[in-house]
Formats: sequence, structure tokens, C-alpha cells
Amino acid sequence: MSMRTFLTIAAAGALFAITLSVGPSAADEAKLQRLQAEGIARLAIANEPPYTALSESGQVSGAAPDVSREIFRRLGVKDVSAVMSEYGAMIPGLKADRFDAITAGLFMKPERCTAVAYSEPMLCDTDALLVRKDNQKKFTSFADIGKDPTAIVGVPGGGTQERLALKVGVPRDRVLVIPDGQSGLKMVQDGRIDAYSLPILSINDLIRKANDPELEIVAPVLDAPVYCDGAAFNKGDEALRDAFDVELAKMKESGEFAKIIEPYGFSASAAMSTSREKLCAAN
Ligand code: 6CS
Repeated sequence: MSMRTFLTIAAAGALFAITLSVGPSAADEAKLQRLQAEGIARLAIANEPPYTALSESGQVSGAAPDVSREIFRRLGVKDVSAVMSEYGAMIPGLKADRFDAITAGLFMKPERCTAVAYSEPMLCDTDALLVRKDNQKKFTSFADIGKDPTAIVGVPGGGTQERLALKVGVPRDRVLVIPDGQSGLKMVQDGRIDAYSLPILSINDLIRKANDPELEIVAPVLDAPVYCDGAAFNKGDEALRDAFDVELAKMKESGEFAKIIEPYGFSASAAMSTSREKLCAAN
């Protein structure tokens, strides 16, 4: 090997080592700088109050976007916009650069944690069932639904409820994917499904707005875990995620995080009592 070749290889190796050791690369920082320059962060949401909501005039609200808007503002990104997505399409959409972050109550699960870069926890909840009072089947778990050969449960597409129902043995043809909360509510009211499953706070929101005395909530679903979401960023955008986490931690510490999420019914202490590391390791 000539001296020239040796020196070229050595220099390339040294440059590679330096890059690895100095933290986020210029490319990492570029994402935040792009968002600062554009003045807007595109958020994936499902329009499932109180997690996320999109008004007819296009106003984005809900606990997750409200926290994220404040954090992006602190990071020098003026505002946020919403991109509606089914839960099961959120991670593919993020990878396809349809949005810059998922802030929708996309609960941390190991398989999701390997696909995206989650922030620290924000919104915690567990599952509930929306049922008709005259539905005497008295389900208290997804396993109960599985045992009743006539029972059908409605779930959001690609959501944790769908995955859990199938996992505990509800056959595929009795786990019905329903596009949104209002459709799920109507199908329960019409007796076309026995139960519709969302997190507790989402079911409570549907019941409150439906103003139908024949509806009731079964909560918690006994075989559902407590979940927490985080804001989800693309793999490779860890510098942006880390900057988001710094501001999230400050807001948790100052009480501003609680001030935003608790009026929606969420518990700040629930999110502060756990971590991304614990939630991503949980089954
Ligand atoms: O993370 C999920 O999949 C679930 N999260 C919420 C807030 N609603 C339903 C969805 O399945």
C-alpha cells in the first residue's frame, strides 16, 4: 500500500470518528432550522378529543397539539398546522415526510418505539368501552368479547385497541375498524356493534357530546395496560426530539405542562411518574 493510500484511509477514518463523537450532525440541526425558517411544524392528528381536535375553521387544539405548539414556539417555530391521519397511517406518513411530528396520543409501544423517536411522556390513559345500557353482555375486557361468538367490537384502524383485541383472541372478523369516534358512537347506538373502544377520556368526550342516556362507559378495560404517548419524530431527527424534550422538561418542572393538559382531563403526574425508557420496554 502506498503512503498516499494509507494517509487517505487514515484521514477518512479520523473524520468518521470525529463525526461520531461531536453529537448531532449539521444535518440533524438542519431540521429545526428548516422549521424555524418555515415558521410552521406540521402535526399528525386523529381529531379525537380531548387528545386532538380540528375545528371546522381549521383551528388545531387538544392536549397534544396545545403542548406541542407551545414547545415549538419556544424553539422558534411560530405555529403548528394539522394533518389528519388514521393512527395506523401516522408512522408511515411521518417517514414519508407528510408531517414533522406525530402529536396525537400515539401511545408508546415497543414496536412503535423502534420505528420513531419518541419524546418523553405527555398524555397517559387506558382503554374503555362505549356500550348501550340495554346491552346485557356486561363486557369488562377484550377477552370477554372474544369469548362471546356473537360480539363485535369497533376500534380505530392501526390503534392499540385493535392490536390488543386480536392479541387476546377476538377473531379478526369481530374486530371492526371504524374511521372515527362519531361513526363508532352511531354504530353502538344502532346496535350494529356491541362496543366501541377508545381511551377513557375519548369515550367520556363522546358520551358527553352525544347526550344519549342509553349510552354508558365500561372503564377501565381489565386487560388493557395504562399507556402514555409522546410526540413522535422521525428516526434521524433525534436532535429535534432532544430539543423538544428540553422544553417539555422545563414545562413539567414549572407547572406549565400541567396547566395545559389537566383542563383536558389528563394527569401531569402520571406522565411525570414514568419515562420513554420504561414505556418502550413495556409489553
Ligand atoms: O395510540 C393509539 O393507538 C390510540 N391512541 C389514542 C389516543 N386513541 C386511539 C388509538 O388507538
